[in-house]
Amino acid sequence: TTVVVASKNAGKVREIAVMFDKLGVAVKSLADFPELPSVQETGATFEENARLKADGYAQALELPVLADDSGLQVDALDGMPGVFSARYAGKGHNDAANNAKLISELSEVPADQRHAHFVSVLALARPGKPDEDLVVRGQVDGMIVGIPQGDNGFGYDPYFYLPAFGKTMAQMTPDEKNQVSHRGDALRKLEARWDGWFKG
Ligand code: ITT
Repeated sequence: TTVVVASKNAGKVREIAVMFDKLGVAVKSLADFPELPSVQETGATFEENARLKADGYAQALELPVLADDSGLQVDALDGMPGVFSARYAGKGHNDAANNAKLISELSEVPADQRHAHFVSVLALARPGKPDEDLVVRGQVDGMIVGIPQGDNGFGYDPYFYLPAFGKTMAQMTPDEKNQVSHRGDALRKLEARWDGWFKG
């Protein structure tokens, strides 16, 4: 069995590959198909975008494809940046610029009112059968801090603080992050339904 993890985000691919390793599933990434045109993320929800990517690439590659659409939702910002998380500071994905924009948008919001969550929606698709996609959603709650801490992970991780653990997502080891993260949560839900989907 081979599944193509259809993501250009190296941080995501790394986290997803760990689970497929455990399942004994071979993983390819978009780096293995450099000629492939990008699927546009025109959806209004994580679910729509995850399915657009999974269905689009499964069709083009004629292989099973897993896509992740994810992002940060901040309560005090009415759920922004949400599906715009990768391009919050403008076109062209730039973590440093996105983080700077997040902190500037929150400058007037007191520390105890900076509740946020990360969401990850995973969609698994087979060529030619878009109505049979397996779609799962994972979430983790935290607070946005003004001073970044930690060097692990990617994206907004240094600013995403988990009160129950007393550290940011970027201060966790890959293993710890996987145990608490939105993506880990979604991957466990996917794992639970994997056999049925693959044989079905
Ligand atoms: P692909 O579409 O190619 O998978 P992308 O990075 O553009 O890559 P998204 O559109 O789903 O993916 O945007 C997700 C963004 O949300 C990502 O770029 C980060 O800024 C943020 N994000 C998602 N998961 C995260 C995590 O575990 N830690 C930190 N930031 C995360």
